[in-house]
Amino acid sequence: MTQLESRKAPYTDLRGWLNHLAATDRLAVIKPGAALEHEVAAIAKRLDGRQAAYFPAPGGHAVPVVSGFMSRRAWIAEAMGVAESELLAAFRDAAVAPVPSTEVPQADAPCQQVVHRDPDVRAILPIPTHSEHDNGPYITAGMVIARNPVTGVQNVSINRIQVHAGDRMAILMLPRHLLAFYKEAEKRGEDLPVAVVIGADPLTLLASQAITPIDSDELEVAGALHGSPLRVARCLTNGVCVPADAEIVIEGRILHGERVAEGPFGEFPKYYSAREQREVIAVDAITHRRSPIFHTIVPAEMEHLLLGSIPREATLLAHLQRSFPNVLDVHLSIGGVGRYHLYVKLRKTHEGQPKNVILCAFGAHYDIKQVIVVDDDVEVHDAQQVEWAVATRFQADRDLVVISGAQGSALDPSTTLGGAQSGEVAPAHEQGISAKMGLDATRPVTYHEHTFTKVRVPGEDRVDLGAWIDAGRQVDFTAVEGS
Ligand SMILES: Cc1cc2nc3c(=O)[nH]c(=O)nc-3n(C[C@H](O)[C@H](O)[C@H](O)COP(=O)(O)O)c2cc1C
Ligand SMILES: [Mn+2]
Repeated sequence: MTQLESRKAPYTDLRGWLNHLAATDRLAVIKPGAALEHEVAAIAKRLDGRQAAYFPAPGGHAVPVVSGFMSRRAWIAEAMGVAESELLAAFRDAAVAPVPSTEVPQADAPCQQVVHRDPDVRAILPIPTHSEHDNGPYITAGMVIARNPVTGVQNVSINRIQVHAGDRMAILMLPRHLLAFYKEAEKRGEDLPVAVVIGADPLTLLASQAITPIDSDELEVAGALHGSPLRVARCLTNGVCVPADAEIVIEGRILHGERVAEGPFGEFPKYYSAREQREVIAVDAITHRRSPIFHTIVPAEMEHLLLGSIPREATLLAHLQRSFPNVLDVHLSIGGVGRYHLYVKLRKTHEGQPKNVILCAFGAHYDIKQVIVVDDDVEVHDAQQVEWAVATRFQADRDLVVISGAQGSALDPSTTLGGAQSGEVAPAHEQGISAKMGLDATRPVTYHEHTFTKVRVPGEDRVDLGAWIDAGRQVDFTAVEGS
């Protein structure tokens, strides 16, 4: 039996997961009426990583908002039904063994219980404005589903969407699968039919971030994570299939030959991305559950960082292990916004090997800007331990790798200094030129006596403090002899 078959993952809709969080004191119900502009985001941000926030009647709107229900690594492992240490392996197992979805009729699809044709997005949905300089309300947790115009295979990604009018929204598509589909449709002089799905269970959201080849439907990864086929429903105005148990679906088309200004918008590195011309979604219909719940992700907070970082870690670990089976674990640090700084745990067998690992990691994803390789006595999920390894096992003149002028993240403002001064936006193919830095923070393979042995006290991890601490006993230290 594989790891995925042996575990149970009972949460196949958002509501089941929210009930579970509420029952375990991990969901704060906020007083009705928090303002959609900034207030919802401010409250959710203060609770980030501690409790999900549920907002009844935000800004007086009938539809409640929820945020932050996947804001801890341990919660995501719990939703998957595995230990935190098994998270990456379990995600990778699901990504390579997709489970085809099962189509259900509208009558069995909660996400189509209520149908609005010719809808006004702003009237039907409570859309928050998040950060100080954001150019208005944004849908930040919308899974955009589309079909490849050539093969018909579906794709899922989360894309930020600025709501400009009741039936017009701007979408940011970085050069990945959705953009490839759109370019193909536009070349044919056609619009690209899409669905924007809001309010799904944690595993479907996580699956949307799987790094899979084009023409591999991420909803099938969601099925694998659930351990059973995902129930999907066909949209009412186009042929896209959406998770039937989702809360809200916006059906529409990305229009060919049309662009509109979008941004600025506060993004995951905690900086704003500039106002640029983007593609346009025309809205055809909105369907939703009775009494739907709207999910918003506060940009750059834990939910945003973890959704992106966990699937990436799983892919990076698999990538590194193909060349180095002695790579034991990886972590994209939170300080490195879950994208830029990679910590690698290596059971080093040869001098120089960490530098090969560093080079392999740079090639695995252009976002990676800094790699720190540590030994197997260092916990890569603990930034303090990684810093200790750098402090005591690394020498900059010997152990540092610097590569200049490589491709990096366009959202890292230090890569676009020219633009920062002049305000000019470089063409996309010149954005994000970045240096790479690798640190070999490993000790020598062999060393004299205990030069590089980490100090530990025998038995420290086995001590049963509850059994040892004499809780009832008081000591009067003024009466102790010699005081
Ligand atoms: C909260 C959140 C917001 C995101 N916003 C965008 C976005 O605006 N544009 C974009 O291209 N990718 C965005 N992404 C990243 C993509 O969803 C992600 O890279 C996805 O795996 C791409 O799918 P694909 O490989 O099928 O193209 C976002 C991710 C998250 C978690
Ligand atoms: Mn894809």
